[in-house]
Amino acid sequence: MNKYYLEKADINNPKLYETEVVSDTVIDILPDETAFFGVKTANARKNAEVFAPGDTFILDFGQHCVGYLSFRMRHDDRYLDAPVKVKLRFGETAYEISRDFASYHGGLCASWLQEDTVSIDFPEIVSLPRRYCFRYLEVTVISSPRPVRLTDFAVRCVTSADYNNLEPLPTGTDPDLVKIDAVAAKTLADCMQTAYEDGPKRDRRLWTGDLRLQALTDYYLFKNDRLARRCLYLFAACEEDGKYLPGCLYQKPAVFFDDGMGITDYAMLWCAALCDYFTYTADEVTARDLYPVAQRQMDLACSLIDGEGVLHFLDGWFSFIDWAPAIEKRIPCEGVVLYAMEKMASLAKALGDEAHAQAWSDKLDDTRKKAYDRFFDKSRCAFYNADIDTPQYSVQSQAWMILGGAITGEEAIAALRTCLSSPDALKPVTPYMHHYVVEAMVKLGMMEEAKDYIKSYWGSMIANGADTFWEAYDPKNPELSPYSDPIMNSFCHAWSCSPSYFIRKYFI
Ligand code: RAM
Repeated sequence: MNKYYLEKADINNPKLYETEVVSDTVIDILPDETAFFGVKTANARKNAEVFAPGDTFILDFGQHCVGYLSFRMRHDDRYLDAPVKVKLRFGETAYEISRDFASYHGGLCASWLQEDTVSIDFPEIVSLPRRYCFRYLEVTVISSPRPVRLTDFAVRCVTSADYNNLEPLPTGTDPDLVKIDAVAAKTLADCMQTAYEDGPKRDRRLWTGDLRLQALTDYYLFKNDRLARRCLYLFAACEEDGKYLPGCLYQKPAVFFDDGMGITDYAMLWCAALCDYFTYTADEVTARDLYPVAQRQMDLACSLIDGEGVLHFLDGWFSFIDWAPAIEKRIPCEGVVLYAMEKMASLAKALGDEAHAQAWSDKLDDTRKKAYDRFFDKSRCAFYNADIDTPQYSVQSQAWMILGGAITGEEAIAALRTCLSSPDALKPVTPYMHHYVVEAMVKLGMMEEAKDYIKSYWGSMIANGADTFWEAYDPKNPELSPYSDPIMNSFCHAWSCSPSYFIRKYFI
């Protein structure tokens, strides 16, 4: 670990702002075939206060909360001769509460499913030490010697987003965009802790790909440059010789990362995030400080593009791109490398590193041309890996090759439109990858289509009940989950917050 970078990360630790959210509103969760997840909330009413063993109720806090739960336990009898045992289940969505956690059949550890059991010996205010992430709370009195009063449910919510910095959208902004922007801002704020977490429910980690979209959006929302700076330094501290930066890192108990977590596209997006940081903050000191790491990352990627313009991978978890099943990653990943290379060439120039600016510009021109010649199939008007890997026609490949500049103008527009409307093309399943489809549209000047795309994809998530944006979403498939069970999905996921970036930069 690089101590200097760690110290820099440390001194940029952000302040956490606290607000209290209380609830004494209970609801029922009922089956509803017309709802996306097959359930709806109903019968909102004031909570009762006295509960006997076996009683259950579901509180609705009215908004997504990330923080620390407390409640008061009292009793009317003279004394309790045994503890009161209460079970708590937390849900970002009503759907999670409607599911029996024991029915979970996914790949990730079930301990991410949010539940807790507390044994209370005396009348007191019970405060849970673990941070939870939820709107709905199911409370069950498992056992108690007598009926008890459970009241004063409150969450001490925490975020490093300063809402005072959030400017309202101008009057006259398209109301659909206003709604989407508000949900996106809430999504980002709830993921802003001592780092940009990917999701406060799970994995609560800093991922490079997520960081890039969070910081980019944050420059337009809460403007917490300090947090962006800290996250960039944290990754720089994890650099190892001859390897890509780890795709994710942990902050506690001390900063660390897993071996073999270098992800080509994510490492490139860390470079892109540094370029964005310099663009939006003009903080040359930090840019110069971190530039050598970005330079080595970019040189590493360049060294892995062979003389025929084909990108190769290091061993390990080589590329992410999207959670679409069975996605072929080489072509989109090469697009990511080109995309970052263009940004790095500009940064090198701005910082006076003429040699690298020139070398990367040359490599960019050369690789773009070779990638087009080798992978673009004119008869299909698509990037298509016919002679390498498993042949696959994907939106991910078209979008990233457009962003990488391997194709431009009308031909690029045709490639993207055709692919988006082709039933046989692989489509993105994460808001993260959908972001880059929108960015490709913006790059090609398809502004109305970009706006409509945001309204239809993120807007339909809201129509389907999202009050923060989800980790994975296919409007036609509620069962979609990277982990084989949607109950494990994160329903406030940072990489989904980027509509605010587009809206505030281009659509107001
Ligand atoms: C998941 C997380 C995270 C993402 C990685 C690749 O575990 O959702 O956001 O960056 O995948």
